[in-house]
Amino acid sequence: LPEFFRAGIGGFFQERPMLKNPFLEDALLQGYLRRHLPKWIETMTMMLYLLRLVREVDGWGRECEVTPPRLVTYDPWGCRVDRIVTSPAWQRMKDLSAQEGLVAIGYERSYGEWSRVYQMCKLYLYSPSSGLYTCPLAMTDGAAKVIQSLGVSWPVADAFSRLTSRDPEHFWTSGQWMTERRGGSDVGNGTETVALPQSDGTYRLSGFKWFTSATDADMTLTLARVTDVDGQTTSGSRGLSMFYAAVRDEQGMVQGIEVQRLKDKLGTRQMPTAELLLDGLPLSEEGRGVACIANMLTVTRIHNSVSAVAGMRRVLQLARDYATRRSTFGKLLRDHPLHMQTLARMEVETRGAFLLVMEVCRLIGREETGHASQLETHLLRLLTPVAKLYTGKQAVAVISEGLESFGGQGYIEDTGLPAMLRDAQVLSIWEGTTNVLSLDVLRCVSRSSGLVLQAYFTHTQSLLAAASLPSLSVAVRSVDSALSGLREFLQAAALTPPSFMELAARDLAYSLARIYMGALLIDHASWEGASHSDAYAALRWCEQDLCPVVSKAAIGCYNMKTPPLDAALVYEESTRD
Ligand code: UCC
Repeated sequence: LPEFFRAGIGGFFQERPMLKNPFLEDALLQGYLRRHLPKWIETMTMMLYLLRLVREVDGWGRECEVTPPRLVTYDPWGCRVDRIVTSPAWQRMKDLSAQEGLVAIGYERSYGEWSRVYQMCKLYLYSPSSGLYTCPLAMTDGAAKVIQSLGVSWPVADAFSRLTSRDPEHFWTSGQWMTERRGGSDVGNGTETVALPQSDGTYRLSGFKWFTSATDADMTLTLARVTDVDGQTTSGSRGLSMFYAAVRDEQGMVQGIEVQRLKDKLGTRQMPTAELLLDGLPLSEEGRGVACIANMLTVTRIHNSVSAVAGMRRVLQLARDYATRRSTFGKLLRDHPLHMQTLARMEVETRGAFLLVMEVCRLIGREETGHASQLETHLLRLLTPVAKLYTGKQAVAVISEGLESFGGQGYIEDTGLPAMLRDAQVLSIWEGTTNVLSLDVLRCVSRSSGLVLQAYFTHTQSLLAAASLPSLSVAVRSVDSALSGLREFLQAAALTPPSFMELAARDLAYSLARIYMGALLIDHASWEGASHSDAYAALRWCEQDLCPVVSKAAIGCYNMKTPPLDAALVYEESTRD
């Protein structure tokens, strides 16, 4: 009988891409650790963790995706319960996170100033298998950081010990509930929640949080406006204070909160995101809410960047494995130079992103252990939004390209590949969109009177100065010339009105990212243990326009004639019949 007669499905089955040990498959991660943390290898612990990730945890991640959380609003007898039911795999992710110290490592600081790098490397390996559990971990880490910066005392001393615990029974996660209906970016004007003082010193919060991620958290930090005796509030961000709220009572029932509904999202479906109303205790001084919660934003933005680069690395690992299994036009994909060129470009992006993100982790680790110089503190402030905004965009582009490398299979839901792209799309949105973070870059430049930029120039120059390999000289020249162009641009821009810089903000942030990534790739390739591929990646990175803010300024992109033209273009209506 012919092979496909009736229900016969033929004999060919395409082999699936295999997830291998993500550490052994990552030459750059290994090189980076060998260079900076040669004694890092508590091999056995790390290896057991890695084996667990591949054999067990990756499957849980998939289970979280196909068993999304659901909201039970009433019990069978009609009582309001507002229970969020998550999959057993989501619970296992919580236990694993505690046991592996995925938050705790950052506070135990057993690796000194490298503790953050070590923590983030573990999270980087975990993230693509975590079913988005890295989101509650990001906010948990951010909340611990805020509490530590305010001083660990009542009413949050117990909460701090739980957020940083390795005991699954004791471990808590935290939310970061800022976003309201009037908007997520303009927190100062968009926050309508009011805090009414109670006779026992607590506050009754009354408001509507529109996008609360990981709503199954045990506690949260949130913002509200304290009302005075006449019930009046102060508008703008100076009227905002930060509150701590324990989400559940001793029986595990939600207290002072009504969950309106779970959000129906493009991706991150594994994770409950809700609209809700709540109560709380004040933590910040009155009116210092945004400044206090900014510590949390720094940490969650770093986690966001780690997840972005982790997603890129995972899709590449799968794509390169697939290229050794899939044959087309008579040969394996890996033997098609055009296919390899595409994967190599993805690899270059991923390497640049990895080094930038690890640099930010290194800096925060130094700051938290009291080792950071003024220059490094400035660098950390500048590079945090730069890394978040740039890697968020890179992740979407690289993962999208990665899906294409599987052909039509990359578009098939139960391969697990489409979820990677959907989940990546949020990385450039939450925790500050690309434009909001570009404006944050301008804000930190002006608040520091330019010191953050001075630190940037000094440090980038020092990375280049240490590069001695002749094979890197083209790359060094490119970064050097981009840096000079950027310096001249900024000197000229200082004489322009603020509206000019606002138009240039995104391109400026991209320029800061690309130049710095170039310098880091060169620096890494100059290390004595570096490979030829490290140098090749640096050269390839530096072939692009490293300083788009200069090239775009040269063609008049930021002059004052463009905003009305841009608007006219966007809103052009057809004049034909
Ligand atoms: O909740 C959300 C979903 C959670 C999902 C979590 C996922 C985690 C990652 C997972 C990985 C898988 S999303 C909510 C996200 N919302 C935002 O990110 C807000 C975006 N908007 C901004 O960032 C704005 O720039 C604002 C809200 C910070 C601007 O507010 P203001 O009030 O206009 O800010 P000001 O006046 O410029 O700053 C107020 C104070 C100042 O301190 P002082 O008063 O001492 O000078 C600033 O220096 O806050 C300080 N500040 C900062 N400090 C403001 N921004 C920062 C910063 N980035 N770093 C340090």
